[in-house]
Amino acid sequence: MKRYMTFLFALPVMMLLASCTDNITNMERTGYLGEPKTLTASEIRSEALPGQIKLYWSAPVAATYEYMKVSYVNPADGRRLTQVVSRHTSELLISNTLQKYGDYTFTFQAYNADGTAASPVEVKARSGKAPASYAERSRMRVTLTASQLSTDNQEPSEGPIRNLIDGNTSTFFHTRWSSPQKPLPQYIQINFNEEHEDFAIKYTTRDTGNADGFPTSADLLVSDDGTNWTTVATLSGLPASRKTDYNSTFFRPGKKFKHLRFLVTSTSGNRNYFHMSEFSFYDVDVVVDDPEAETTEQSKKVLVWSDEFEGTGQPDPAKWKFEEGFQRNHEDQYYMKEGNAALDGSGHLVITARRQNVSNPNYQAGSSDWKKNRANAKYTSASMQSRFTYRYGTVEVRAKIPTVSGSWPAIWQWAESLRQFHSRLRQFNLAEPCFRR
Ligand SMILES: [Ca+2]
Repeated sequence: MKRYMTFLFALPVMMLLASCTDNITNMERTGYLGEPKTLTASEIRSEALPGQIKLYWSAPVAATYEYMKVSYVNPADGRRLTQVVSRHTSELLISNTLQKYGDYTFTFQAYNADGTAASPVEVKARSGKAPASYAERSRMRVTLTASQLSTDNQEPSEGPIRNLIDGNTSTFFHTRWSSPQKPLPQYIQINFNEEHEDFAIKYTTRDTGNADGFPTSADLLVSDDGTNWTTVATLSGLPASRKTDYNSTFFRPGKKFKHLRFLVTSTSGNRNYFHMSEFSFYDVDVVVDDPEAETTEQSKKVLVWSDEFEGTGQPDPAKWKFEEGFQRNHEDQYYMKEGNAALDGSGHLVITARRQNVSNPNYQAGSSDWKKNRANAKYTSASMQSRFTYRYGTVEVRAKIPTVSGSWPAIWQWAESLRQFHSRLRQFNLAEPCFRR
């Protein structure tokens, strides 16, 4: 029975392997293997879009390359970014670009299916202005008096408009329901004593009575003279149930105003009237983030040193020096000058900790120095320091760290000379998570 089961499990595994191999072979046969030729600069056109650059060209009808690499240096941080497009692609959208940087230089380079490269071609293109973004920092309720409120359709028998600001959700405002009714739209108006700009509103629906006549859509209009009105927003999907709060997002009319209208354009049950129990108006403090502004701290930064760890083999010895042996904190690992730090060919530096026996060349039997009294180390790893030093600036590191028990990966800054600092202040951690055994 056991043998039979083994055979059944083995068969599907072998079939999977066979089909994978066939696929790989087919893909290799379909690629363009002729001499690759990059498009000419005049064949590549561009369009400036808001915060984006569109690059476009005609894909060759008969293949003259298998794929192209398109790369450019991002002026924001000095990093080179690369994208790959197939020979069937005719458009590439570059995002997060800024008009203030002027010309972006794109390098196009064609390749055939076995990776043979053609001569590169450079194309300059500009971005459209990137849009600013807005976020609400806070909102502050504006105190209103009944004399500031008005409406074009008050119900004479009940629901006076002052009920909107009495702080009581059981009292309500009602537009005219008694005969003769007037068709929508109908409005609430606030006449301010002062100017307002960025704002929000809140209201609460009526808590008892008629189950219809809740506003379901409305326009918000502003005016500086009470005569000429501008529509700022159209609200829809408003709450059509009792005693429900509606809190608006914030609105930016782009100009100051002294009058506001909440103009109801539809109601639940298609009634020719509406009602609500409370209405509030808020001034909103809006934070503007304009990436095109020249005054941001980010735009003043200049990249002075970096290592993107491109290529393979050892890290660049002109940029890095390596520690060797036992170094700190009675740690188990012995740092190796070579072998445990390598570039992986995809823009990463890989530091590897190994369970590995190495003999300690500084071993002295019976020494009181922990760096000397161990004959062997059971683990090896790597520790490297940049040769570049600086006094002021911003440091950015992108790293993926292991979280296995017993590991202690760290990225930190040292004082260039220990004499410059008190010994307790010589180290500034960027990351030093300790995963204890
Ligand atoms: Ca009320």
